[in-house]
Amino acid sequence: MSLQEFAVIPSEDTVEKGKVTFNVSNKGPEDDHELVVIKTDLSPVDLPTNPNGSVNEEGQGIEAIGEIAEFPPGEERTQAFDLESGSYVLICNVYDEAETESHYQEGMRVSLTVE
Ligand SMILES: [Cu+2]
Repeated sequence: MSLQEFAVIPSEDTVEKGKVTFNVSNKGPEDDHELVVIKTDLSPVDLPTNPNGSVNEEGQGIEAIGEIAEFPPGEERTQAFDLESGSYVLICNVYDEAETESHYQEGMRVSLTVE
């Protein structure tokens, strides 16, 4: 899957439960991105947010399962997460102070179903 300004693009939108390995590339072109795995029944656009627009990972109705920390354009990261069946949202929750820009609000959010 890939991260870019501004989208999270999964290779598959449904995966099998258990150990799920994410191979993530940051296609930039300019920004560092991260991948946060959130278990939730909320729509990707309806996650609880902080005043600056980023997602409140401690907020109501969501459970942050884990994340691949911010990494630069042109690089890749691989990490596995143990996921049970359910609905998930994958986001980049970077907030760029200099540009007062929330990557989540710009569109870096997508659903994932685990069966
Ligand atoms: Cu981002």
